[in-house]
Amino acid sequence: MAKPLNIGMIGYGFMGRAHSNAYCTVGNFFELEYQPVLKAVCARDEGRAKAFADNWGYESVETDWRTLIERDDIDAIDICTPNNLHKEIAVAAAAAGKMILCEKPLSMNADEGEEMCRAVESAGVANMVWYNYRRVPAVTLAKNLIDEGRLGKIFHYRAVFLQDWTISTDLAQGGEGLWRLDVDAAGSGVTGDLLAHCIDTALWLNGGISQVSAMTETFIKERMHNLTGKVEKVGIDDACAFLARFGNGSLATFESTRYARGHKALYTFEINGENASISWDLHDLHRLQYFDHGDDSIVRGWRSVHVTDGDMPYMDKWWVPGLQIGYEHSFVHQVADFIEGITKGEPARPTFRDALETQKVCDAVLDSARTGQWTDTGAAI
Ligand code: SOE
Repeated sequence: MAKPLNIGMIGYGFMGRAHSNAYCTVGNFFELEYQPVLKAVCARDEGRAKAFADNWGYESVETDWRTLIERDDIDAIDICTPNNLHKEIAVAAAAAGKMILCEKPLSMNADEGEEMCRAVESAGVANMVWYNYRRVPAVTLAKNLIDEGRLGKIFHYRAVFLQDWTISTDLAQGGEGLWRLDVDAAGSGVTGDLLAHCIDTALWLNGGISQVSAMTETFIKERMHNLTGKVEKVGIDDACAFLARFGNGSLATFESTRYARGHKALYTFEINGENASISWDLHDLHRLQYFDHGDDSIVRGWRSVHVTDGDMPYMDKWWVPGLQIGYEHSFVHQVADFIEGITKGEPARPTFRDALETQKVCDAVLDSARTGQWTDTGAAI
C-alpha cells in the first residue's frame, strides 16, 4: 500500500488544474511508493478556493500561504502562483522543511533563483520545477536518441514557441489570467513564459549555452491595468528572438512571440547532427520526426515515428500500441518521476539548480536585447 504524500497547492489557475489532475491520476497508472493526497489548496479568495477544492477533491482550504506552509500535515508545497511570489514562498517552504514543486519559470531572475537554490539545498528538501515538456514521450525519446550518440556531432539547434493571444489592443494587463502581461508579476514576457520552455529543453538535450545575442519588441506599449484601473505602460517583451552558441560548438536560433496570428502554442524544435536530425512539434506531440543519414539511400528520408508503443518512454504505463496520450500526461509523468526521485533519493530533474541555468540564459537574453551586444550567460557549459 502506497504511503501518503500530502500536497499543499498554492494557486488554482491553469497550472493548478494541470498539477491537480496529475496528482489524482498518477497512482492509477504508475506503481509508486507514495500516493499524492490533495490535503489543501490555498488562494486569497476563499469561495473560489472552496469551489476548486470541491472540484478536485482537496480536503481543506487556506487563504494565507504562510499558514499552509506551517501545517504539520503537509509534506510538499506546489507553487502555482504568478512568478513574483515563487521566491518568497519557496524560501519559506524550504525553511519549514517542505518538499517543493515550483511552476516554471523558477523565478523572476537568476538572483532570485540563486536564493531559492540555496534555500532548498541548505534545508535538504526535494525540489523540482515543472518544465513539463521534457516528459512528453517523443521529447524524452529525442533525449534518449541523442544520449545514444545517434545524431553524432550536433551542429544546429532551432526552436520556436509561437502564440497569438495578445494581439488585441483591448486586452488588459494584470490580475487573474492576465498577470503574464504584467511585468511586475511575470518578470518578463515571452522570454520567461515561453522561451524558458525552449531553453530548458535545449539545455537538457544539447548542453549549456555560453553566449546569446537577442532582440525583443513590445508591440503594444500601453494597456489598461486590471489592478489599478488605469492605462499603464507595458513592461513585458511581446516577442523575442535570439541567436545562441552552445558549449558543444553548435549554433542555435530561438524565437517566441504572442503575435504569430494563427499559432496557438506552436512549440517546435529541430536538431541537426552529423549523422541524423530530429524535430518535434507540440501540435503533433506524439510524433518524433527522425532522419538518419545511415539509411540505405534509396529509402532514406524523414521518418515520422508514432511514439506510442510500449517500448517508448512512459508508454508502457498507458494504453495499447497505437493509442496516443496528450499534454496532461506530461504532468503525470513529472509527478511519477518526482515520487521515484524521493523514493530512490535521486532528485527528479530539473531541480531548482538545473532550472537556474535556464534563468541565467533568460537574464542574458534580456540584457543582450537591452544593450544590443552579445552577452555571456555565465551558465554551466
Ligand atoms: C502561456 O499561454 C502558456 O500557458 C505558458 O504559461 C505555459 O507554460 C505553456 O506551456 C503554454 O502557454
